[in-house]
Parts: sequence; C-alpha cells; structure tokens
Amino acid sequence: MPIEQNRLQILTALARKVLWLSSWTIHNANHIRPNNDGLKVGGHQASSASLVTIMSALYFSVLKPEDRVAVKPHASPVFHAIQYLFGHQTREKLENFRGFKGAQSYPSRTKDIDDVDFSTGSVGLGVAQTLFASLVQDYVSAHGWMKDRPEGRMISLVGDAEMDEGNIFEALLEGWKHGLRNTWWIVDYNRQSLDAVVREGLWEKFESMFRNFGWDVVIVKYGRLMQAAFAEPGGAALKHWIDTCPNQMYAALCFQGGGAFRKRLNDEIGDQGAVSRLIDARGDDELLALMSNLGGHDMASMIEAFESIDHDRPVCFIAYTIKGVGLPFQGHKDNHAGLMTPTQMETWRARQNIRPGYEWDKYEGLTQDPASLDAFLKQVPFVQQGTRRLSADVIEVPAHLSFKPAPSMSTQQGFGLVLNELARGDSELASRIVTASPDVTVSTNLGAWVNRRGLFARAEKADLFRSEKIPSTFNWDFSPKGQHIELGIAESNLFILMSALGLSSSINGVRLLPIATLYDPFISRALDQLNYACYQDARFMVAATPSGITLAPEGGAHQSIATPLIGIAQDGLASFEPAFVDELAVIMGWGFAHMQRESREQGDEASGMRSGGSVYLRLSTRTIEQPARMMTPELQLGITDGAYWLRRPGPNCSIVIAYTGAVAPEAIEATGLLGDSVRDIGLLAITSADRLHAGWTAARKIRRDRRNPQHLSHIEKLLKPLPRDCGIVTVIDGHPATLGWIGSVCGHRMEALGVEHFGQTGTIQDLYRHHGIDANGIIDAAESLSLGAPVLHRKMAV
Ligand SMILES: Cc1ncc(C[n+]2csc(CCOP(=O)(O)OP(=O)(O)O)c2C)c(N)n1
Ligand SMILES: [Mg+2]
Repeated sequence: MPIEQNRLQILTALARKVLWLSSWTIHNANHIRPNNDGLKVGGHQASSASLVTIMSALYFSVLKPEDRVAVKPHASPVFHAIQYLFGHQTREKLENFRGFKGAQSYPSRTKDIDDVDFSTGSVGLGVAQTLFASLVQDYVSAHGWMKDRPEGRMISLVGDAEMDEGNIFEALLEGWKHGLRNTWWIVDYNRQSLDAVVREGLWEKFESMFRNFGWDVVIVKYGRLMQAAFAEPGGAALKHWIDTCPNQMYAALCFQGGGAFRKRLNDEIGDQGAVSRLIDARGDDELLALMSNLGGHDMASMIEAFESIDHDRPVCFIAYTIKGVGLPFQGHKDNHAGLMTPTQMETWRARQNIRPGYEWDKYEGLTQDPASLDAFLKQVPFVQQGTRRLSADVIEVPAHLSFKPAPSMSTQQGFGLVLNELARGDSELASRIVTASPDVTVSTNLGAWVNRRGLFARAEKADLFRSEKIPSTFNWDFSPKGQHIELGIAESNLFILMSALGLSSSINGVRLLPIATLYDPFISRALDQLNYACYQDARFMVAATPSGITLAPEGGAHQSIATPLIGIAQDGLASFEPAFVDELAVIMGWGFAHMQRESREQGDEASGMRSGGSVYLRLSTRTIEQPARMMTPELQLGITDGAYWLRRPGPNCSIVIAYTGAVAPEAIEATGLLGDSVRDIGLLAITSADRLHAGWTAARKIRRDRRNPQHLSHIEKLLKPLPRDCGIVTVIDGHPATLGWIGSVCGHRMEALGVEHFGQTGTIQDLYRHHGIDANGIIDAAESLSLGAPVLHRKMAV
C-alpha cells in the first residue's frame, strides 16, 4: 500500500534530522570537544550516512517493540541519534561520543544506555547473532514459554563488505537446517568497503545464495525519483545506463556531482532525443538528486519493501545505497575515514537551516511544527512498551549436584554423569538447561543427557535406528520439547548460539541455562565469538574437553596449550580446571548460580571480583583415582574460590607443590616421594587459576582504595603462613604462565612447570616426561628450589 503523504513527509524530515545529529555528533567529537587523544573518529560518517533512511524507516515506522536489531557497527551514531530523538539517549553522552562513559562508537548492550539489542563492532558477528536469536525464540516458543508475547523479528543491518566474513556463511547453513524464521538481513549495498569499491555483480551472488538457503530476497534498487524518470520518455535508456554503469564509476560520479553525471551521460548515451531531453530538463542539483535516489535512500521505497513482507520466512533485503550520501565526500572511495572540514560543515549547516548554538535542538531546521513531530514520535510503534529489556526469575540451584561415583573417572566422564543425574530428575534447573555441541555431542559425553532429554527441532523426527530396532547406544529423537541443539562442525556457530541462548532472559524474558561442549583446542577457532558473547553479558557454560597434551593418544594436533591463559584473560568468563569429579560437581552448581547473578559495575561486595558471568570448564579424558572424602562447606568454598590444601603445610614448610587439573596424580606422587627428603611439604590443589588471580588483583585494589585495609584474597590467605624461604613448584598441563605469577603473591621463589610446545604424540607418560611435568620433573624443580640437600627418591622408569 502506498505510504500516506503526511507520514512520508514526517519520516523524511526525521531522517534528515538523524543525518544531521549523527554527523554533528562525529564533527563535535573531532573538532569541538575532541576527546580522543588526537585520534579522529574515522569510519563513521560515511558508513553511517548510507543507513540513515533505512534505519529511520525501521525505527520510526516499521519496528515493533518485540523486534530486535543488530546495527552495523559504524552506524552507531545513527542509532544514537534516533534514540536521542526518542528521548532514550542524552545530549551529554552524544557530546561525549567516544569519550569516557560517552556514547559508544559501536553499539554496546553493556556500556550504552539507549536500549541496544546486540553489541556489534567485530563485523559479521552481529549478523549471525540475529539468526541464532531467532532460533532461540523458536526454542522458547516451542517449549511453551512465550506466553502471550508476540514473536519478534530479528533484524540485522549488514554492510556489503561485512558479508565477506565467513561466520555469516556458517550461520546461514545452520539456519537452513533449523528452518529459520523471523529473520531479516538488510544489506547496505553501498558497494564500498573500508579500503575500496567492491566487486561488480556481488548482488547476484548474494541473491542466488540467499534463495538457495530458502530466503526471500528483495532488491530495492531504485527510489521514487528514479522510478518516475524511468516512466518518462527516454527513461528506459537511462535505466539501462544506470544498470550497466560500473560500481567505481557510479561512486566517482556521485562524488563529482550533477555536472559530471551530465557529461558522462551525454558522452555515453549520446544524443538520443527523448533521454537527452529527460537529462536536459534537470539542472545539475536536480540531476544529482535523481541519480543518487537509489532505493536505500528513498523512504517510500524502503517502507514499501518492508511492509510488503507478509510471511515469516527469512528475508534478505539488498538496498542500493551510496556511502556518505548527502555529504561532501559521498561516493569517494577513500571516504571510510572521511570527515567534513569545519568549513564544509558550516556550509552544510547553513543549508540545513541550523543556527549556531542550536545544533542539538531536536527539531531545529525542520519546517514541521514541533508539537506534531513530538506527537508523531510518541505514537511510533517501536517505543510503545518503553524499555525493551526483559528479565526472568532466578532458577533455584540445589545445594549439591549429585553424580554416580566411581573409584576412577575422568572429569569429562564426571561432567556427563552430573548432567545425566540432572536429566533423570524433574528439577526446574534441568528443564532450563539447553545443551549444544558442534558435532561432538557423543565424544564430549553429552550422550546420556541427550538420550533422556532429546534433541530440539520444531517438528518431531524419530530416530530411525530406534524405530527399526537397530541397537544403538544413542537415541537421536528430535522434538519441539528436546533440550539439545545439535550443530554442524562450526565452533563459531556454537559460541554465537551461546550468546543468543545466554541473552534469553533479557530478550525473551525466559531464563535458559545453556551449556556448550567442544574440544578444548577449538576454542581458539571461535575466540572472537566467545569474546563477543561475554562482551554482551550473555550467560552460558562451556565444557571444553579433551584438553592439553593429556589427550595424548588422540594425536598431537588436538593438544591445547593456551586455553588456560584464555581462561584467565577472558573478561566475563570464570574458568576452572578441576582434577576430581566431586570438585567438578561443586563448580557446576556454583556455575549455574553464577550464570544467573546480576552483574554489578563495582563487582562482588566481599571479594571485589566480577559478579555474575559465564563459566568455562577445562576438562580431561584422563581417568584418575578419585578421593573418597566428605564435601565440607570449607572444601566447597576452597574449590569455588580457586584452591585448597590437599596436604596442609606445617610451620616449617620448605616446598609447596601447586597443581591444576589432570596432572594431579603426578603432583601427589611427587609429594609422596619428596616426603622422604623434605618433612614439611604442602600440596595445593588449584581448581581455578582465573579466580585466584582475579581475587588477588581485586584485593590489592580494595586495600589501595582503603575500602578494607585488612582484606586478603583467597591465595594470599593460603600462602601467607608459609615461611619466606619456602619454594613453590606449580604444574599444569597448559602454558606455565598460567600459574607463574603465584610466587609474587607473597614473594616466594618458584618454578612454573607446564607445556610450551605441542604436536608430539605418545602415551600420557611419554608426553609428561617429555615436557617435564611428570613426577620426576616436579621433583627436579623442587630440588632446584630447595634447600641444599639433594632429594633422596625419584620415580623409577617403567
Ligand atoms: C572483524 C573485523 N575486521 C575488521 C574490521 C574493520 N572494519 C570496520 S568497517 C570495515 C569495512 C566495512 O565495510 P562495509 O561492511 O561495506 O560497511 P560500510 O562502511 O561500507 O558501510 C572494516 C574492514 C572490523 N570492524 N571487524
Ligand atoms: Mg559497504
């Protein structure tokens, strides 16, 4: 249905305002209140401009409160300007764009105040996030948790060069497998990237690819002015010229202006009567307005395209645009970092009728009366429900998660046992767990859980092997009530799905407790996705297994060294590497609570550490003897704070062995052998280098800030009683730097053992010996630290 004239005029006026405000925000940050150490705000002005009409059409007319949008990173000023007009963003933050606590240069869920749905910045990730957010909405809906809430559309504003990111293609395939719905991707087809002009005919590739995956494709190429001109005599020739003009040339002409267009048109079309009259009838400005009236800059065309969608299939809109449209550097291939000079800004300001000193006034320069604009903005569908962030109740976590004990087990096996126990019960906690794995469900021990809880799909699909009564250990039934999402082998998708599942309380008002399993080395493959999931404050648990060189017989290529350091360094992720299954059960229980805790700027009250977040469990396939012990509250606390004494040191302790994870048997054995030479020896079980380190950093800050001069972190309390000349040997199947800082806590000499090179195959014993993390390696290190007298006993070679 054609858009009503009055509405069109208001929307066009608002879009003009958005272009002004976003450009002024950038100009202000560069020339008026520079707050960025001389660094110009690049990559925003031109990138933003190309989306002004499309975003104005969406936010001021098309979007409903339940829709969620991932905004192209560099369109952040446009997003902030729109929210400013709604009264959701402050002038102060815009004036402080990119400054400390000012509006962010890429929309941020956690740092911006104006109702950002998805944080973007790393191109490609926001796009795929909308696809997975839609699958999560389907999951919530299929489980009957949407109640009366309408389904939202998950919308992404995509740069055309952003489409180069491989994660988008990985997501597309997964979306197809899961019958994706309610997803719109709007490609800002400005045919420019950061460096250059994109290849010819890219749209055709996009079109066939999206159709191939079952998407509807809507191409919005010509605006109203163009369409009207095409209907004039000679219009067909003009259209043909536009359609065949190379991207570079079109961009260059847009930059050069109406005169250049006229010359080129005349040169190339020649004198053909009708079309020449069509061109001659327009002055240079008019001709430029016509030639830059591509679909993406035409409010009526965009609204019509959006409103024409009457189905829930995914849609890709390819909207033709000009990068930097309406600004002096429109179309120039170097315009990514283009900025208006103060003189250009003054000229443009005058053309916009903006008086000096009134730049931030909402309706300055518009001809419409402010009251009617106010009234219009108040009735916009998008803002009808105020803030769009939802919340969900905390799901209770039992005091103890149980598992069926065995004398010897691996932590990976234990992980499967804890989940199996949860799957057998009928707790609310179990009903909110949703697992996902990139084709390693079985090999990461999720099989028992999946057998009981089933796989998720919107339509039932029975396991044929089961219906045919062919014996199989695993039951692969799909149903809308299933609780496992099986992904193809793409770790990128896994973490973006975690990000979407982990935001469900805020987006769907329904709390989910997502758990991902993958092989530990492949965390690196999707590190940016993991980082962004954490940055958005999505909450999930990652079980990464097998890990380290301990997976020895599996082969050198799968060994992970750096992941414990990632675990320490990744913001928003509490990392653990338990050695024993009883520790793991405690950590998982703590983890489910941690995943639901509110984040607070100032951190946790008592420890100063980050409150709430996601959880990373680095697990192992090594079967080791399990301790038979009572889980006391003190032990429980030690495990979740990061360490406890497995053998408490006495007052004359000269050596402490501190170990993490699967090397526990070597540490225990070395302690035993050393015991013959050294009487007073401590054995410290470290379950989380990350929590220990974070607690230590936070404690120093608490003391420095004089909030509590007596406050000690957990590791300080553990190490303070040790004599000053006590040596510490740390050992981990991972990079030695993971524990290498522990000597600094109270000034003890130390040796940090670990793995620095990977790839060698062999038995666990071969490899531990090779890397010096076997019992004798630990004893050698202890000897080098201690005490003069040589050690009496070592382990015999077998
Ligand atoms: C993962 C990642 N790599 C590189 C960048 C730097 N970068 C920002 S924008 C951009 C080009 C974007 O081009 P396009 O998507 O076409 O958007 P346009 O600027 O044309 O609107 C690049 C390379 C980034 N933000 N993220
Ligand atoms: Mg582009």
